[in-house]
Amino acid sequence: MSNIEQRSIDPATQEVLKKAKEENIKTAWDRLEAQEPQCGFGKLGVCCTVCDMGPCRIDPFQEGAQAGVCGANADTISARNLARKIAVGASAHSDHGRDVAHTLHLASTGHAHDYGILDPVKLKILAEEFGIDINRTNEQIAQELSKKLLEEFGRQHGELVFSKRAPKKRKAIWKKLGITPRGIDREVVELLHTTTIGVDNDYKNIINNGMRCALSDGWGGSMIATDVQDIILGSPQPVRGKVNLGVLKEDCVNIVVHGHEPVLSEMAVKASRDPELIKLAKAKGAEGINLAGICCTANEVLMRHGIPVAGNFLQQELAIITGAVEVMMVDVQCIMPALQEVAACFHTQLVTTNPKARFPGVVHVEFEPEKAYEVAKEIIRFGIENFPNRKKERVNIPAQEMDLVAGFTKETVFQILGGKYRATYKPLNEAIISGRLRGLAGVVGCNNPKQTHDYFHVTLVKELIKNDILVLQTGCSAIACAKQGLLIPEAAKTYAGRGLQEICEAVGIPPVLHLGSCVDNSRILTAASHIIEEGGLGDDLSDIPAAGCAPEWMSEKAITIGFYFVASGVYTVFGASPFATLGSKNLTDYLTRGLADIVGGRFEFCDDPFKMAKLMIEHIDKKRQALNLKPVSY
Ligand code: BF8
Repeated sequence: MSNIEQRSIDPATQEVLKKAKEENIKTAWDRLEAQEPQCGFGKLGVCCTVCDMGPCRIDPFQEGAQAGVCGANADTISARNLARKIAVGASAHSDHGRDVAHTLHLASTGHAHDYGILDPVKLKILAEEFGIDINRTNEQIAQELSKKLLEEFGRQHGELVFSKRAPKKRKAIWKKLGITPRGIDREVVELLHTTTIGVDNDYKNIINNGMRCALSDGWGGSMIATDVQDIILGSPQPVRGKVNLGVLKEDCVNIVVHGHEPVLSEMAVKASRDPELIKLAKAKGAEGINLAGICCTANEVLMRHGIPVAGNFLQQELAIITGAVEVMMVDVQCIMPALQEVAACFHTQLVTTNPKARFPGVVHVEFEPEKAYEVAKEIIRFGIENFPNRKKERVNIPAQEMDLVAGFTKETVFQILGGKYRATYKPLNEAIISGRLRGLAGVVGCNNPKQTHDYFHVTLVKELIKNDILVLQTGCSAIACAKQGLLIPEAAKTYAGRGLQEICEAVGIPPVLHLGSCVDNSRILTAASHIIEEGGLGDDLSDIPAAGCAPEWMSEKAITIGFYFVASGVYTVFGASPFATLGSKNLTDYLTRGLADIVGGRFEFCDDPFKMAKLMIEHIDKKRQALNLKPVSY
């Protein structure tokens, strides 16, 4: 993919890629080229490095070794490799959840004064779910709740409290299969244990245990992260914002937040508005301080404050290559090691903030919830001091920026649909039942330089809304579609089918709803449970005319999300390669067919966005038929 137009459909990305080429700065696309051809055994999932008798690999042409030294065959090896990815993805989301629960604890015990209880209603709802007496002060409730939430990680027996949010029938399926998630840490540890040398050799059993671990993320770690962030940072409300590299400002100190945990970036928002720091920025010759985000941290501060989004995963290097970023402060996850080298080509200071994610030789200002605001101020001050080092002649900020509306949650979407005083899922269910809405789709996940950047997200989502499917988005996928103008109410008129258009116009929502970051995929699970509770669309999540897709996925976290969607009964399409499992026909068959018989959901792998849309629409229509719903009326 040396042709820039093949690398990305986004003009801003193309413009900065041209600059990178002229200045001989390497990006992910160049490094992918240097890697090619990538390892064939790795691609097929049949390379095993579990023990030191290896590395072993299975010959895909069946002319050479068909078993590793220990005797593990392609089914065992590829299932184990996949299960380990599920465990890693779950650990990333869940560790994030743990940190947020810990911050709630510190805030409620008076040790983290910069945070408070910003959504007391949600605090009480959660407290009741955990059987906590709510006739006390918010701090007392939060203290006990945080203790109980932290115990969910170390729980040894029973069921995760949030897993009870699933419909009765779904819980019965999990119980029968023995995959109801118990403790969050326990599921990760147990899955890793079963994949070491000489433990679980049954690929189906490995995958079933993988589903339990993924469920402990979706209905556990991620759900805790989402709900507790709403409590301490405030629940999002629909908010207007701007997206793409054009949000960087030539006359301002540009501070970019990148990563996933919003506890620090939330303080950066506050610090960027601090009069003392603005005064300092002006003294250094800038007009002010401009905060922007990359990846999921961006989604978090966008949802709660309308902070502009500079770009998605593949644009992190490009933000620096504009030459206009004073500081990129990073926390955890999806932060390319290459940033250090790219930043060294400019005046940009990379600042790490989390003890779990450091770069050799890079400035580290450690985040501590106890002095969060001070830390944020220190980093922003550092950026301001760096402003005079910017080389004006090397600055090239693309003009592209687009409006978007974000901040939809399982609560706000339906307040809007049902009216402020009768927040209910009824209008949504009725729209599906009547056929004005064909169904729902969750389109989520990453970018991957193996695929033309943003093309799969945007093409797929346009097809879905054209066919009257309301699309719910998170993560880098939401950013991709936002850049193309799909996340504004006006997009309904241009792109949506007549039924969806009517609904969007009646209630003033875009045809594509931004639900937040990747941990916020848990909002989709709870919203789906409410849909079932409302009635008329079956009695299990797998009955809803809905489908999921991660068209440009690359991260282990996306795999985990895929597994908790499938284990929750959702038909889920993944773009590009089938998780590197093609070396095992049995495993691929199990993922794409066998799982449907036991959990109602299954995977599909597809590398064409039009075909992805067709598969999802066909599935939605099948579900409509099974519910005896009227055919789509437009
Ligand atoms: O957690 S979508 S590239 S940023 S992994 Fe990463 Fe993928 Fe983006 Fe958010 Ni999610």
